[in-house]
Amino acid sequence: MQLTKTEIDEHNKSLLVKHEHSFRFVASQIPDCEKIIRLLQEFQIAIPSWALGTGGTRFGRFAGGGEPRSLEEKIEDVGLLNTLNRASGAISLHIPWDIPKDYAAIMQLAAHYGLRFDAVNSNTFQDQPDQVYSYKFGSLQHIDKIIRKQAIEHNIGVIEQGVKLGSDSLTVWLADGSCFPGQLNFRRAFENTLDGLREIYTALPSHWKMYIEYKAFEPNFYSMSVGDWGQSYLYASKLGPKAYTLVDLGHHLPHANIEQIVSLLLMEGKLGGFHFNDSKYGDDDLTVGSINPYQLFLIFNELVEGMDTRGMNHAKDLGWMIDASHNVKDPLEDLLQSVEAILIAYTQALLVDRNALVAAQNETDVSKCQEILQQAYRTDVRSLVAEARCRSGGALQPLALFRKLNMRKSLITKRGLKTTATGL
Ligand code: PSV
Ligand code: MN
Repeated sequence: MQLTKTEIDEHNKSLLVKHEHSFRFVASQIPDCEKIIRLLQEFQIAIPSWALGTGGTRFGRFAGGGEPRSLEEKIEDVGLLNTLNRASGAISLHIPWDIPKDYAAIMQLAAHYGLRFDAVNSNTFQDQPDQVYSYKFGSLQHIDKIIRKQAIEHNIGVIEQGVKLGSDSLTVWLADGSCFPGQLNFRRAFENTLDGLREIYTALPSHWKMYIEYKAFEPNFYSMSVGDWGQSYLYASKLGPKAYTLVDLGHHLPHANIEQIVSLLLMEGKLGGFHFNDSKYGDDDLTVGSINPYQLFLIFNELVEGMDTRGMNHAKDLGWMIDASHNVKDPLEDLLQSVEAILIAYTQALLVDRNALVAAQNETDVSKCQEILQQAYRTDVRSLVAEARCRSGGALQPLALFRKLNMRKSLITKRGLKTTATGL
């Protein structure tokens, strides 16, 4: 579905007076407003190919209508998001859910929408119909060498596919672990996993990165072979400079201090990227910022502080991606809300008065430290984010325009009501 420049211009025109009023007010309070707008214009968040359809649970799935039926239609959907918000300029593919049939044609289609291919994701957590050996008892950790070999070869194949798409990173998330005490020798599982990751690492092209994603539980409920950031960090350190830890916000035990994890991984140069989502209990895959936007702000506060300390480029030096898929919302609306929440938290983090915070920390003025952080967090930056988007050619209010133009209805007319996108 295409969205025309005229439609965006008309929408923006109808909101301009109100927008300029709010924007001027917030801009007058911020010393380096233009710099923040530039940073916002550069910041892109990749959309996972599996989040464009309605998710499901083991109890059921309720199709939303008009879901993309092919990789081509998924690219079309991400193109639509990017036309609306100018901040979703990349797509992350999950293999084998989304294997291109014709690489040249897929590359051309993505380029048409101004999209690049972000990290490619391997999948050894499900058995595929044509697969010889089962991953029921794990993949890289498996006691059987032949099953480990199959998983290694799959990952190497995913790298090869990513190379053809111009991607430059591989995300490895392993469902490996155990469901019952005694099932697994932890040390042997670790060593097998490390050996497998080493072989995959060796196959990485020189400019590629490998992201090792951890998860506290699910689908294994007694132990996970990459269960927390410490384990991921251990693998990444042993593998070498191209291996990094990937933080998925939904993969922690309750009350984990994710911002501290982020800070320390950055300090060690081992933070690779993010999977954004929000959660109430576990890996709920809820819309980013829907449950705990303050935590998201605190994470971005550490990101900005840590990246600036290391002289890193905010937009390019870490992998930014959404990873969510749930049962009830329109997936495109959910993704528009998620990107917006990320940009708001990032902007608020950019507003933190760093010098004042350091001074307050040095005086152990705890109340002042809180005041400084919350001064930034409580600033309404929505018009600043909208201004950056509008200057890049996007819509002042992407979600409102998506609804006004009845885009979901058009997608249903074109694709049908009972379509099912590949993914979880
Ligand atoms: C696992 O829960 C995960 O976060 C990994 O990133 C997978 O690739 C993705 O979700 C699958 O939906
Ligand atoms: Mn994830």
